[in-house]
Amino acid sequence: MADMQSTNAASPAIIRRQDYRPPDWLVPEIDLDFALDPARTQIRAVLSVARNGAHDRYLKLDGDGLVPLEVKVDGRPLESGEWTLDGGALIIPLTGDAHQIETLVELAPENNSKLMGLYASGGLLCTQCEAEGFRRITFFPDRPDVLSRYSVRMEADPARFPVLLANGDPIEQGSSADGRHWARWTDPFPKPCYLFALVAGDLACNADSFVTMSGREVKLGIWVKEADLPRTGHAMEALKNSMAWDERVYGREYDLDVFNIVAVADFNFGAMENKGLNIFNSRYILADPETATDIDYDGVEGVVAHEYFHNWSGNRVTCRDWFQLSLKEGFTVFRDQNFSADMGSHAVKRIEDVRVLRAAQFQEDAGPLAHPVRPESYIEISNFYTATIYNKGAELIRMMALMLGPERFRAGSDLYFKRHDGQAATCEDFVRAMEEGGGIDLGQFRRWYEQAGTPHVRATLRHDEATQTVELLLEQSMPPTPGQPDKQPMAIPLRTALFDRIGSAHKGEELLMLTQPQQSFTFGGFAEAPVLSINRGFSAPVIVATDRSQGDLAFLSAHDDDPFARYEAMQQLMVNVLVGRIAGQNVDEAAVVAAIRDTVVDPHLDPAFIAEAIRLPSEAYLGDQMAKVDPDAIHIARDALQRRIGQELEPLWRDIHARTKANSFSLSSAAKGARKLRNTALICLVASGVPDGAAVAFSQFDEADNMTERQAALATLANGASDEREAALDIFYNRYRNDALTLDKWFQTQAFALHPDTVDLVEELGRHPDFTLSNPNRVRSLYGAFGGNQWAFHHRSGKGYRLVANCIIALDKLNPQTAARLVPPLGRWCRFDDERAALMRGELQRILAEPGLSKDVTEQVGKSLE
Ligand code: 0A1
Ligand code: ZN
Repeated sequence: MADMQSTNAASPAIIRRQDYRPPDWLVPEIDLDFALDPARTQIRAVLSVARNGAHDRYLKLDGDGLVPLEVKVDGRPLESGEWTLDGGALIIPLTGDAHQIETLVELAPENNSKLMGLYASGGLLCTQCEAEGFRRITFFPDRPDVLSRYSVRMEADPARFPVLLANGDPIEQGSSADGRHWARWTDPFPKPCYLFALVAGDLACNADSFVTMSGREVKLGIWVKEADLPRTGHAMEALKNSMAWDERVYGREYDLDVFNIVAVADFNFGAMENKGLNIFNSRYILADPETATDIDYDGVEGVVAHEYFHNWSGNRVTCRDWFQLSLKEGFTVFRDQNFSADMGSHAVKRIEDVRVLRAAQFQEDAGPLAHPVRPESYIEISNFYTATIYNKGAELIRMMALMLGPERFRAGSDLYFKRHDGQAATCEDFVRAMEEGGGIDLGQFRRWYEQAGTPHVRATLRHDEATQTVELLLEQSMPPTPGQPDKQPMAIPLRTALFDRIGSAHKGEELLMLTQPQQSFTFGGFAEAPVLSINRGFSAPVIVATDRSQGDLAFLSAHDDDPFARYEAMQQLMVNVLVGRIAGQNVDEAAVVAAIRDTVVDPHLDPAFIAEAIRLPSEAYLGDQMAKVDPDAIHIARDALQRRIGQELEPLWRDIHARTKANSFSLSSAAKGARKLRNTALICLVASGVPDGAAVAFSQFDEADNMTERQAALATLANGASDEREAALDIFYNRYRNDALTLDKWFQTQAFALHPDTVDLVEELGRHPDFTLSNPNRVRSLYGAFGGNQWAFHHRSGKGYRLVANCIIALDKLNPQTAARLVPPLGRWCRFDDERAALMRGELQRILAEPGLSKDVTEQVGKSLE
C-alpha cells in the first residue's frame, strides 16, 4: 500500500534529505498537447510509466490545484472511483510494470498570479517549472530524478500567439480547420520536468548563429516584443561568448540545433535554464545605453552566461533531489563568475563577488535562516534559492579549484561530466569526481557542505628577532547555527604572504591549509617583523581577524600585489576607523584620507579598482562588524567620514570628475572604469558639502548620454535635500514612466536613498499609481531595496517594519514566492537593540497570525521567530 501522507497549511510537512528514496515509477516518455488560451487552456498528457524495481506501490502523480477531467490507463477511461486525489496528487493503482496514463486538465493562465506553472505576462503565455511548477500544469512525478523524453504540441490563435516555442527542436507545424495554428517540438535529451518550458506570443526575434567546436551550426534566437529588439544586442554577444568560453575552458559543446531565449516582464527570479529555451526576466536581457547602467550590462552578461552554462551543469547532469540544488547552482555561479572575470577585470570581479557574498550570504549565515550548502530539511524548496546555495556554493567550488590547480580541477570536472552525463547526481558525486579526477583527499573538506555558518579565523603573527623567524598562529571557530550547536573544524585554504617592510615585497605566496582548531606555521629569514597578507584573493569564505596595526593596513593598501588583499586592507583601515568612531573613540581618520589620496593618484592602478578601493564600507557591512547594530550611529559616523574625505580632497574630486567625462559612449573596460571612478568622485564631492555640489550632480544628470552616469547622479542627489533632487526625480519619472524596467530604477533609487524621510517616501510610493504588487521587479525595486537600506528600514519608530510586513501580507495572497523573499530583513531582530527587536518580532507575529498564509511565508517567518 502507498503511504498516503496528508498535510495541512497550519503545520506544513518538513521534507528531509535522509528520507530520499528512488522514485517508485519512472516516466521514460511524455507527450503533451496544449490547447492554449489565456482564459481556458486544456492540457492533455500521455505518460508512459514504468515500475522502478519490485514493489506494489500506487502510481502517484503530483498535482497542485489540478482537477482531472479525464483519466485513462492504456486507453481505457477510468471511473471516478478508480483514482483518488491526495493533497492535490493523483493516485492510480496499477497492476502491470508498464502502462500508458492519459490525463486531461484545464487551466486559466491569466489568473495565475503566482507566476509558477503556465501563466500570462504582457500578452504572452509562458511557463516556470523550477522547482515544483510542473505539477501546476499537469499530473506528473514532479521530482528532478525522473527524466523523460518530451514531445510537445501547442495549438493557439495565430493572431494573438503567432510564435510557438518549446524545448528542443521544432519538427512540424500547421494550421487547423478552425483557424488556429499549431507546432510540435521534441527534445531528444531526457530531462526532469522542472526544465520543461513553452512560450506562445507575438514576439520578434534577434536571430544569429554559432558554429560549435565540432563544426555544427546552432541557430540562436532572442525573442522579445518587437519594440525591444534594439535592446538585445548585448545579450546575444554574451550568449556567443559564453558558448565559446564553455568549449575553451571546460570542453563543453552545445548539443541541440537551436537555442532560444525569451524575455518576459513578470518573473519571480532572474532567469531559467529550461533545455534549449531559456526564459528570462527581461531585466537580464534588455540593455541599451539610454536605459541600462554598466551594472545592468554586466548583469545581462552574467545571467545569460549562467543560464547557458546550466546546459551542462544542471541539464545534462541534473540534481537527484532538491537538497542537491547547490550541485548545479554553486558550480554554475562559479562558472559564470570566472566567465565574467575573463570578459573584464579579474580583480574587480572578485571584489564585487565578495561584496555580494558578505552582504547577502554572511548575513544569512549569521541569522535564523542559516542553512548548510546542502540542507538537511526544508518546508518549501522555493525558499532555498539562497545566497548560501548559490554564492557560498560557488566559493566551495572555488576552494576545490584552488587546492587542485587548473589542470587537476579540469580533470575532475571532465570526469564529473563524463561519469554523470544523463544522470541526476548529488553533491557527493561531484566531490568524489574531484577527488578521483584531481587526485586529492577531500574528506574533511566535505564539512563545508554539511555545516552552516561562517568560520572565524584569528591570525596572530609573532616575530623572534633572535632566530629571525615568524610564527603565524591561526585559530578557527564557528558560531552555532539553528540545529547545529557544535561545529567541527573546517579545512580552510588561506593564500598567505609575508611582506618585508623595506622593499615592499614578499618572498612568495603560500597556500596554508588550516585544518585544526589551532595551528601554527613558522617562516624563517625575517630580520624584522613582516606584514601579514592573508586570505589573498579571498581564498576562503571566512571572517579573518588579525592584530595588524593601522600602519600595517596602510602599508598593504599601498603595496600588496594581490588586488583583493590590497582592497581588503583599505576596507579594514576604514572599518577600524568607523567602528572606533561609532564606539565613541577618538580614532585617527587622517590615515584613511591619506590612503585614499595615495590610491587615487597611483598611475598604475585601474580606475575601476580605485573606485572599489576608496568606496566606504556600506552601513550594513559596518553593522555586521558590531555586536549590536546601531543604525543611527553608523549612519552618522559614515556620513561624517565621507564628508571629511570629500572636504580634504575636494580639488582631487573636482579634477577626477572633470577629467573622466567622456566625449562619446563606449562599453570598453576603460570607459566603464572611468564612469565608475567619475561617479565615486561625484559622491565624494557632494558629500563634502560644497555649495555647488547639487548643481554639479544635476548637470551630470542632465548632460549624461548614458544611464550609468544619470542614475548615479540621481542617487547622489536623492541622498540629500535640494531643489535639484526634486527636479531630477521629476524629470526621470516623466522621461521613463512608460518604460517599466527603467521606472523600476526611479522606485529603487528613492527606496535606497540615505535620506531621513525615506521611510515616509516609501510609504507614499507604495500608493503610487505606477506601483503594483503583480510585477515582482516593481515589488523588489521598492520593498526589496528598502529592506536593504539599513538606516531607513530600521527607523526607530518601527514604521519601516510595518510597511514591509504589510507588503508581505498583501503579496502573499498573490505571489507567495516573492512575498517570502521580503522576510529576511525582518528576521534579523537578534542583531538589534531590544526596542527594535520587539517591533520586528511584533511584525513577524502579525504576519504569522494571518489566516491562509502560504507555506513559503510561514516557513520563513516561523524560522525567523525561533
Ligand atoms: N535555476 C534558476 C533559478 C530559478 C529558480 C526558480 C525559479 O522559479 C521561480 C526561477 C529561476 C537559475 O539558477 O537561474
Ligand atoms: Zn542557476
